[in-house]
Amino acid sequence: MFIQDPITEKMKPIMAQIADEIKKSSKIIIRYHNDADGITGALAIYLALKPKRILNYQNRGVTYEPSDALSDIRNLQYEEAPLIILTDFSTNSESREARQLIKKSGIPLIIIDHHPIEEQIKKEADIYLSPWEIGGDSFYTAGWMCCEIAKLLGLNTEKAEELSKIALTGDKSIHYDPEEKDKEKSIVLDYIGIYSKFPNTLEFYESVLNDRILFTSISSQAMEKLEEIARVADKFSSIKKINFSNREIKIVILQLDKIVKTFSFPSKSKATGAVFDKYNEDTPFVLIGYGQKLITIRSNLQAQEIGFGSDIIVKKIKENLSDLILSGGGHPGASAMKIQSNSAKIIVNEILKLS
Ligand SMILES: [Mn+2]
Repeated sequence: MFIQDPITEKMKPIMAQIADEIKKSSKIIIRYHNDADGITGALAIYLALKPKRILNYQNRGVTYEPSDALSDIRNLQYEEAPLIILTDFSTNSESREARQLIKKSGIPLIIIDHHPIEEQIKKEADIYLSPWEIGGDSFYTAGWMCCEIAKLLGLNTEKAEELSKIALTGDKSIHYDPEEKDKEKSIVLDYIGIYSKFPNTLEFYESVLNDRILFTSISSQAMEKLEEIARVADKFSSIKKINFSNREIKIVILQLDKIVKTFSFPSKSKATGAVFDKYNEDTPFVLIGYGQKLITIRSNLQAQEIGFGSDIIVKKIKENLSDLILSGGGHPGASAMKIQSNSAKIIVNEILKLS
């Protein structure tokens, strides 16, 4: 187990329960978020179960759509012991209708996710594994939890840990200090995740991880795009200094819509991360990226230490401008908010006024 603490102890019985449920089922659908964390989690369970009947679909974004729920019901309707697993997505309020469709169909539903909870979803899933339910946070990533479950299902430890490392790296968990090769793998999976529309995607991910030449070619393409983003970011950034509890904080404000396109690599969130990493400041530093409907925030450790962590910023803004914030959450290093269209400037100004 990569992480060992009281939270993971509380997770163990739930993980065992999930593994049992999986063993009992005759046909499984697994759906996963199309980023490195979601992909590695689904892949671990998939590899553990092979050649058991398992259908896999990747989900663009974090919302489970009613159309997908209906397709899942159709695919499983004549099964003796069907099961649906959703991982690294589907716990936001926009997914409620789809979750309720599954609930009403009577097909067992397992949700494994680490996104901050927007609402109580316990009643809508037969088993819900989330660190937030037991006093943890997003650093216990969905992919890592799935890898632990995959071990219980017989996946060998070496493979499970390789995938775990990619999952924790992809979502910047504090529980693992990544090596270069983990970073490269997570970027490659993120890249393919955004562009793949073909079936049997999990098998393709596994083949790419095992094919040095293919892996390197995709990696170099993805790296070029990340470097390009970091290079042009300056043109679309402004720098502010604010005083907060007697310390100066450097804040960079980045126009995300100018540097990334929707549905292309990198996503707005990964682009924010790439630009943040480029700065590498050792005094309090915060990066705010904004688009039409989204704000992403990264805070370095020095900013977190003086009380200007991303999660606190989001919490305060939600209080001050509740009308403009549709949802938001995250952890001290990285958070995001969904906002009313074209309200970003007002919100950024409000952040600059926080003290
Ligand atoms: Mn994740």
